[in-house]
Amino acid sequence: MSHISLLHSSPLPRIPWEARPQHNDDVVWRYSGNPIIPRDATPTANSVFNSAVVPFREGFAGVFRCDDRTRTMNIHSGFSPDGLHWSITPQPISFTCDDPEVRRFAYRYDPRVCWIEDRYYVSWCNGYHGPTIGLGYTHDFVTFVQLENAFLPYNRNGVLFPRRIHGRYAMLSRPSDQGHTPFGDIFYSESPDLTYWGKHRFVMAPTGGWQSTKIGPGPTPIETSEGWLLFYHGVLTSCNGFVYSFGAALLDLDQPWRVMYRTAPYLLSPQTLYECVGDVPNVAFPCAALCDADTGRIAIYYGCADTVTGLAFARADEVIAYIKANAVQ
Ligand code: BMA
Repeated sequence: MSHISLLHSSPLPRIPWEARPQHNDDVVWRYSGNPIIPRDATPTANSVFNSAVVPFREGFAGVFRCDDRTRTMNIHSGFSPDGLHWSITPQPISFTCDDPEVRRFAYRYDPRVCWIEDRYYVSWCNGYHGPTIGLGYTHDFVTFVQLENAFLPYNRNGVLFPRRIHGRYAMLSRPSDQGHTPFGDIFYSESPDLTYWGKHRFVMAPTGGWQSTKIGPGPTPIETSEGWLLFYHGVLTSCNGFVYSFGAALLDLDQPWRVMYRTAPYLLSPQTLYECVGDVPNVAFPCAALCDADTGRIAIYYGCADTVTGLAFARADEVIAYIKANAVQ
């Protein structure tokens, strides 16, 4: 990798990887074996899509959005030796929690997983009198503990930073409404203890084109020498409904609500059959990104058409150069 370095990241030589196809100069390119997780990956699944994975022991683990055949939205754990072939636990995650009121939920969806200090934290959209941000943690992806919901409803896309910033936990989120929200800006919040959140700061709003209706943070931000590398989704409202694509931004390392650059063009938009056709057509929705500190390789996991899970690849130095050269002015 050139002069760009990934900070506080570990080498991950086993990261899933496939070279960019010949005659393709996309900054983010798709895995040729997509989709990697089919819609029926558990006996009761209708669809398995917006999901998060992390390195775990000798392989990988994750938390997966599975809508079942009653069309209840829930989250399940899963394991993989190589990041490509996944076994999804048939039963949804059951959290332990001291407070029965916190355990009450109507639905769970769009999980993210983030290693901070000594454990894996899970954040998700939690149905508690409307969507809000659920939080919990696990050490082993078998036993899960639920924490307080981070915010009042309505909010979606709670994405933790992988380390404390100025001594406090930090999270990006997207305040919303009860329905298929037709607006959405990204905000930053801090917490001393993962219970009380405050110091809310505006990060960025929709601009135009693929990111004209609403935007939301995607995978856990990746710390680089050039700033926090944030992949985020953006939504365009067409005459036929929402179109979900994704791009990337560089946020200031010390004050992550300060956006230094964000892409004017998308990095990936729904163009393949599995992204364009499904329960919700035209959706590419990233929720996780693995990275290898030695090579700068990045593997992005994204939901496709709210139905299956896909994988795409990029190189940190190329993405960062592209963001700078193609930034929203
Ligand atoms: C959003 C969320 C996502 C979903 C997307 C497209 O509001 O519900 O889970 O992928 O809409 O339907």
